Amino acid sequence: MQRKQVLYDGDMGGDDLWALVMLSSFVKQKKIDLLGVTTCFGNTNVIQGTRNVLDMMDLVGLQNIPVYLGLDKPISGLEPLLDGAYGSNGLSNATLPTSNLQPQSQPATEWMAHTLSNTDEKITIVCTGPLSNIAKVYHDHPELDKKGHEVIWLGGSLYPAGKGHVPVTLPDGSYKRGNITHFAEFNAINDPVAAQVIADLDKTKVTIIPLDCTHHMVVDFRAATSFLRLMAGREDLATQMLSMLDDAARLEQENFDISGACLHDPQVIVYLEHPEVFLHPVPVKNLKFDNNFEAAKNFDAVESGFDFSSLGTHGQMTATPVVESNKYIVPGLTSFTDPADVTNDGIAKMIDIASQRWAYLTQTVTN
Ligand SMILES: [Ca+2]
Repeated sequence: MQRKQVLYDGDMGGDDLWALVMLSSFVKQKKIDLLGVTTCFGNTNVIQGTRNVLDMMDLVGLQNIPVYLGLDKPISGLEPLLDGAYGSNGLSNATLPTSNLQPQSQPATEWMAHTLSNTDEKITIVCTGPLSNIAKVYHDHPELDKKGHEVIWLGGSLYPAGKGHVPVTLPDGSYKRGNITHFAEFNAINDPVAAQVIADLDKTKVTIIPLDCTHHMVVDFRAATSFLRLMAGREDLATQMLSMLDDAARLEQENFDISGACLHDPQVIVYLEHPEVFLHPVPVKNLKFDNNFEAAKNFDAVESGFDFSSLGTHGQMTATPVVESNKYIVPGLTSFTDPADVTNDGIAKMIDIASQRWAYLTQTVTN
C-alpha cells in the first residue's frame, strides 16, 4: 500500500510537539512520508514555535525533514490571541536541548503552495493550530481545491464535557462548548476567517476533530505513570513531554474540573493511522465560524486579565449534519474493551485509563 503523503502544520506548543513525536513513530515505521513541517502563531509566537519544533525534531530523529516558517498572525491582520495553556514559550515547564537545526529560507505558504500544486499525489494536510497558513494558500491558489488533497484539522467544538463527562451548563441553559470562551475553541477563535476559508472549499475533503474528542483523551496521573514505563530508555524525553503539559493540566482543572491534561493535537495523528479509535465522522453542511471582528480588534487578553467573554461568539463553530458532504466532524471517541485492538505494531499503544478515558501514547521513540 502506498504511504500517506503528509504535510504537518502546527503552532508548536506542548501538544503539537506530542503530535510530532507520534508522527515520528509512524515515519520510522514507514507508514507515512512526512514531506515537511510548517509553523504558525498560536500557543506561542511563530519564531518560538519554530524553535520548539526544530529542537524536538532533532531529539526524535527527524533532522532531514524541512521546516518552514509560517504566518505570525491571523489572515484578518488581527493580533494573535494567547491563553497561556502551554506557558509563554509554548513548552510549559519543559526545557528542550537547543538544536542547530534551522528553518528553510522559503516562507511556509510559498512552499506549501508549490508542493500542493506540483504533485500528482494526494497530500494529507494535518493542522493542529489556527488554519491561517493553509487558508492563505487555498485563498491565493483557488485552483488547488480541485487537486484532491485532504485537510484534517484539530479545532472547533460542539459539546465538550466537564467533570465526569457531564456538560457544563451555563446560566441561560445552554452549555459550555469551547475552551477559550463558552463558545469557541482555541484554534478556531484565533483565526475564524481562516477556518471559514477552509470550510467553504468546494471539493477538498475536510475532516474536523473537535474538543468533543479531545476532552476524553486525558493524561492523568495513571496515564502519565504508564507513559513513563512505556518510554523506558527515553525517560529524559518522556519527562520533558509530561512537563510540557503542566500549564494545560492546571487550566483543565480550573475550567473543566478534569484531572490531567487533555491531549488535543496528537489525536489528529492517531486519526491518520487509527480512525477506528474514533466515532464515525459525520458529514456536515453549513459549516460556519462566527467572526466578531470588531470585538476581536479591540480585545487585549493580558489587559483583560484573560477574560475572553467580551468576544461573544467569536470563533464559534456550527454545522448541520447531512447524508453526504466533503466536510466531516468527528463526534467523539469509541470505547474499547481491549486495548490490544489497536496494539498491532508494537510501537504505539492504547492505554486504558479509568472511567472510559483513553490516552494513545507513543511507546518507542527510537534513537
Ligand atoms: Ca496546537
